Amino acid sequence: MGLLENINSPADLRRLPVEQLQPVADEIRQYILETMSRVGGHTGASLGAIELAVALHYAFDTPHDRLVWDVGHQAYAHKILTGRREGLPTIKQYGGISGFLRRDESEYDTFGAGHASTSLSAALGMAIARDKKGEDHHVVALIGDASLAGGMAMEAINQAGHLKSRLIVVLNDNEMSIAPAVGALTGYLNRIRGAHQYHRFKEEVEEKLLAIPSVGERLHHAAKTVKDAIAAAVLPGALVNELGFKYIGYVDGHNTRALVAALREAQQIKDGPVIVHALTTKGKGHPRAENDYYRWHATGPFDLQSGEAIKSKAASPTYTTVFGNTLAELMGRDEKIVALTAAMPDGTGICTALEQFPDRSFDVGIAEQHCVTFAAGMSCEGLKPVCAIYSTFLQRGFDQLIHDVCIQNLNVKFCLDRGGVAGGDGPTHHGLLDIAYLRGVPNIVLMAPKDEAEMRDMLFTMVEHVGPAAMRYPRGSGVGVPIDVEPKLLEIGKGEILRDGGEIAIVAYGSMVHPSLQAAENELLEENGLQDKVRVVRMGIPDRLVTHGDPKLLLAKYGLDADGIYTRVKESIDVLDDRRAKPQKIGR
Ligand SMILES: Cc1ncc(C[n+]2csc(CCOP(=O)(O)OP(=O)(O)O)c2C)c(N)n1
Repeated sequence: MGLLENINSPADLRRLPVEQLQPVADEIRQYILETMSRVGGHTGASLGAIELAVALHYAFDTPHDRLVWDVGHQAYAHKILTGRREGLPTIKQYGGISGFLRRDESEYDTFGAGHASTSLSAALGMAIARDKKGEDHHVVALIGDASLAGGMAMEAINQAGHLKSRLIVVLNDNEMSIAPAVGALTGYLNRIRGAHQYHRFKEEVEEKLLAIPSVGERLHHAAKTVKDAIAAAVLPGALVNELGFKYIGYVDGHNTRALVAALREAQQIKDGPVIVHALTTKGKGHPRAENDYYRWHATGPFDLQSGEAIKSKAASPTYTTVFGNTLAELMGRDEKIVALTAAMPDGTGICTALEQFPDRSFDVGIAEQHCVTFAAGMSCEGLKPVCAIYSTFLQRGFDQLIHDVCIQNLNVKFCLDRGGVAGGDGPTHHGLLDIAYLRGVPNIVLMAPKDEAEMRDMLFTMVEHVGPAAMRYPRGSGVGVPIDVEPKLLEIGKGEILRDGGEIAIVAYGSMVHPSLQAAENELLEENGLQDKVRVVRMGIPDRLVTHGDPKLLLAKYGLDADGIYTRVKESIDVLDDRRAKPQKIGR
């Protein structure tokens, strides 16, 4: 390191001349690459936003000026510049810094994030509060092209254009979501890029026409009307302007000097919102990442030179893979089944269906609410939609699930990956609420498989059942049980006795079944009779935020591994033994 070791806050950065920003960005890139190669993280997304972070903290007086990041997975350079440089190697690990943004982690994290498309609404709220308080600082929202297409961001744009409050939106446009970005807005942004090429072409033509002796001037004039009509159709930001935003761009998002200039221009706009359109490359700076930015959005540890992933061998297939394969298998047998994902084709395993049945598989983009009601519409017409949405992201579609699907008893299936503790992504990504938020909803059938073989049976049972149904399953590898060739129909609403014993019953749901069985392996449970009282011990995640970290570690912390379950059961037996030894008086 050279410059970076002396930058402990954005104020240090702002003391540098503008020409030193690029060397700072280069050092940050090296540091992120080197650190991520050891610990893994949102490598590609963060490599793409380094110059943006540098230019933003340089051009604005943060934290006095408010900088609001969307999702936060791309904000590693922001963390490095805001006093968390040395914490980077601990990112996403238990006790380390968060992989996203947290207000309680830094005053520079003005708004907590993890889910997409929140930055514009939050920033608009801050801008309005500033105006009401008679203050004068800037409010800047950063958002990716895929997140901009999310419903909430669109709703914020609609209101911002109407309120005409001073707000700066920086669009980090890399043409990518995690997967390639989808949707008409992506087409629009592509046209803006195309329009710039048109402008360059137009300038060249104009120069050439004017250079023709004597007739050049007249030809130029005649061509102007036609050119203006074309220009109006493809003008960069025409739609944005119509919505009440000024448009600056596009600008090379890896050129710190150009970015600072564009941001300073945006600071001059006092009478309404402005959008600065920056073009970036996901994974910028590692040849492997730039060529394969889809896989590099987030990575585990990798070899720094070759970019090759360093993988620990998975003992058994993941729930995601078993789900994806089983769904594709069922789609092969029943052409009414359609597969849906909201921007997570790989994360949910829907990629297999997208590949094998492209006509019956849809990536709707970061639009969980739309996904649910889109599925509801399909089911009205006799299709059998299966929505694969992470437990945490289905929270976005909760009202749609109630109002559009369950009240109408429509035949929509929900497959919730990452049910339970999600790991390093932390509180915004744990799937800890779905049991609570789904069990009160009328008509829906809920399921949670104890292992990957049962997951196949449950998926088959769900698609055969007529009416809404949801299945939740954990992140990561299955238990390693053999998988039957043919999935079986299960009886809905019926539990299973997996082990007979004495007077202790361990009742477990889904992924807690196997650790409970392991805990019950100990002879102690049979040895202790509980004649005089039944005591119910509930084990689960407590009603508080669960931090980030390795899921095994987090489950152990809350006593939800085999050892923890064993200990709690043993403790409760000891208490009962004590009570039996000294009978308690009831009443006075
Ligand atoms: C509501 C919600 N759905 C899905 C995700 C998962 N997710 C995290 S980042 C991401 C892609 C974001 O793309 P973009 O905004 O263009 O930013 P980029 O990663 O390209 O910088 C997605 C889909 C999420 N964080 N929140």
